[in-house]
Amino acid sequence: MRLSQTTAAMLPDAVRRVDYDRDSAAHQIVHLGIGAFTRAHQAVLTEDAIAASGDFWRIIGVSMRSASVRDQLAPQDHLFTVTSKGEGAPVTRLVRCVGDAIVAPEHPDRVVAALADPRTQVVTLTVTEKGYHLVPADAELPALLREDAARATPHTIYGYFAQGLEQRRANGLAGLTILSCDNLAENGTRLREMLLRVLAARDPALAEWCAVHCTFPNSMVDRIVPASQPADLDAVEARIGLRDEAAVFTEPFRQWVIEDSFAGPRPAWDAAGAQIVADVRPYETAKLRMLNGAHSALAYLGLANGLELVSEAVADPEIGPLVVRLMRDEAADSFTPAPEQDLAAYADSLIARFANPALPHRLAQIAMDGSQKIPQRWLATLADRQARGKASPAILHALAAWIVHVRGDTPHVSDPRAQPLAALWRTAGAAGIVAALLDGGGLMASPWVPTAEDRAALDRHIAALG
Ligand code: CS2
Repeated sequence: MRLSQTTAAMLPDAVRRVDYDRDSAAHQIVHLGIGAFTRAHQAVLTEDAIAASGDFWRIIGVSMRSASVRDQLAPQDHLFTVTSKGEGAPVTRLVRCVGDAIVAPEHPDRVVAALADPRTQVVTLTVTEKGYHLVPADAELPALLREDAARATPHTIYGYFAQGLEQRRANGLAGLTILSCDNLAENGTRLREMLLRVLAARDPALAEWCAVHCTFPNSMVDRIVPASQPADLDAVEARIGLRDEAAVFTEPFRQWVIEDSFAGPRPAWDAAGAQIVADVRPYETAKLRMLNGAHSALAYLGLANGLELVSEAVADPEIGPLVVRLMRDEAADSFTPAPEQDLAAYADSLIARFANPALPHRLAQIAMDGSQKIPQRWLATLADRQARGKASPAILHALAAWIVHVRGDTPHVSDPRAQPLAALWRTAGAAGIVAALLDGGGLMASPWVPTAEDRAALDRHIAALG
């Protein structure tokens, strides 16, 4: 039998839940990108905030592309379970605060209406790195964004925001807190810059209104959420007695650090354990460069060695120690932590989380979209250390594995730039690929330009990796 509002009463007592009237009047959060991560992270913290404050916030979930999450959630009245797996028995809880799931390409008008709804106070986003279409401030806006500034049917988050904010302004409503939860450096600041550019191209007065009335807190989110596998769904069904097609599986750990910059009311996320701080940057930098930087290194080096899971790669006698050096000697030595941050302890805790045997996490999942991830995970560390005359040998080794990965021989490369990257390999060959990628004007050009020693190390590793 399927999980739903009616059948939820049959769930065993061991399934934790928060009691509240989910049909009552509520503040609303619109969440763009309602995938597994946000169901295991923000939805859980929102549920706990409701329990702590008695203040009900409904999440209106939006899928930017595919109908699969809506098709999982709608027959279940948008209820789903979250199971955390670490030491001891798995713990399952029911989440009830998601009230709708809209597939944006099917119903763009409903997405705009949700953004323009007077009950909506906060918009959160997990649209992945590529969903932001980031370009430097002096570069031209990408064509899709120029069309979103002009056209009726939105293509990207910016088109939806343009229309939703236009209606809010016309209706004399308050602005929104627009809260990015993606793994990007200064995610809120970058989103603000891009959105204001698109709005300015559409209507300078709208851009001005947005700049004055909306806020864009930077935030750092952290919870490891592997893609759910069919066997996981079967196992949870056997334990709870109901079928949950939208079930998600995660680790016990969760963290959310949010810049204290809200345009209006917000859920009591701090009562649920979120840290609301003046400056997110040291937390965000530590997480991106240490956790995510290590993750990407495990992914490309592990796949190159025929491994499948994060736990296998971190246990490998060569890859494990390399990743510890990447975190401790390079990433942690590339920025100034906040006084309360203990980066050595953080690195130890990350290794323990990666090793979690109860939570199989596929390297191929992390390897996706590398061209969008490595700038903030590795290239920023390389640049900051280079500025202090320091080489970063562990990152260079990992970077070589990524470069070989995107040649595209095997396994399949899932990346918005997979084709240009493979084409570059064909024209530049092994002798020219490093320069073609990383020199000024290269496909992955960044403030970090490899020195002669860096190039020699990259060439050596590329040759060894085949
Ligand atoms: C991972 C992240 O897939 C990836 O690229 O590095 O999803 C990672 O699991 C999360 O950021 C952990 O908070």
